[in-house]
Amino acid sequence: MPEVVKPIPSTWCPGCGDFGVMAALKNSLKALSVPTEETVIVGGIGCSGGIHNFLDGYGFHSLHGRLLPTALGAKLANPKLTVIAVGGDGDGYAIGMGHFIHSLKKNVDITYIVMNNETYGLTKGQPSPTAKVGFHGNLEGPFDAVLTALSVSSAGYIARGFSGAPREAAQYITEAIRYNKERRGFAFVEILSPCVTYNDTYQLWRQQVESVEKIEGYDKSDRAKAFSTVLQVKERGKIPVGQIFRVADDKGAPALDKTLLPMVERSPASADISLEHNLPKYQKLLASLG
Ligand SMILES: Cc1ncc(C[n+]2csc(CCOP(=O)(O)OP(=O)(O)O)c2C)c(N)n1
Ligand code: SF4
Ligand SMILES: [Mg+2]
Repeated sequence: MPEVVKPIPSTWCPGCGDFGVMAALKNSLKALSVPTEETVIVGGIGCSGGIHNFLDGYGFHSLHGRLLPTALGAKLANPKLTVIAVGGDGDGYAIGMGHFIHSLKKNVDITYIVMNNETYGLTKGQPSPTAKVGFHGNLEGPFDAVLTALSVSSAGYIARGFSGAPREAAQYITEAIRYNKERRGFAFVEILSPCVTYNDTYQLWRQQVESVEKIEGYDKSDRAKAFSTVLQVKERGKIPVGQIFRVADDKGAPALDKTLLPMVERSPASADISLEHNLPKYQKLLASLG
């Protein structure tokens, strides 16, 4: 029997926003009664990406920016698993940006959580793609992942939370995992998660967050409206949060795992690899080659 590795105590700085995200994720997994042995958490590289070390379940520490292909691979190999990819804004929106867009496009049933602190926390506070102009001399305007996700036509679940409001964050994550379980595709949840050591934005973000769901007439199944509302809220100097988009139940692109797996005999993880099962097929193949 392989040794069961128990979670280690967190190595995050006291007060780090990532604690709120971890609490939210734990509560979501508990609320949905996801068995530990069916939970896979794939972490990116960064303070945030270490989360799988602090939680029960299977954990995989991926390469910088490469957590999504790893997580998609795990889900396609064994669709029974609940797969959550968790990383930072640097990991996901800089080196990992191509995988982010293509994961929205591939639409596999996993949840991707990005802990956005607008900095590279682990490497001591350099500007990340979401950093504001002027942060440590940053000259580039910040990038908004929610707007990017909205622009990919197959993206069906998009939410943004704040680690200072962990109950709401847990609700968005729970809905995201439930969306995966309904086999509807990829779910993206960004959580604003302040880095108290290099970019302490707690007070500022507490004043700036604004739930789009509380805006009169907001319809989260209307992609165009979601896009324009996010822009309008930002123009007012606020940060749009909430369940920003959820494609209507009768619409949406098919999840890749749902489309792909019926084409193969069984999912790779549950395939019969015994000699008895495979030898006749192998012999037939050899015979066909003359
Ligand atoms: C290929 C590669 N390039 C650069 C690094 C250095 N590096 C480690 S973590 C990191 C950025 C982490 O920032 P983010 O993803 O926002 O995570 P945070 O620490 O803020 O949670 C970088 C650039 C690396 N580990 N590997
Ligand atoms: S450096 Fe920042 S992101 Fe990293 S653990 Fe400390 S507070 Fe959190
Ligand atoms: Mg970061």
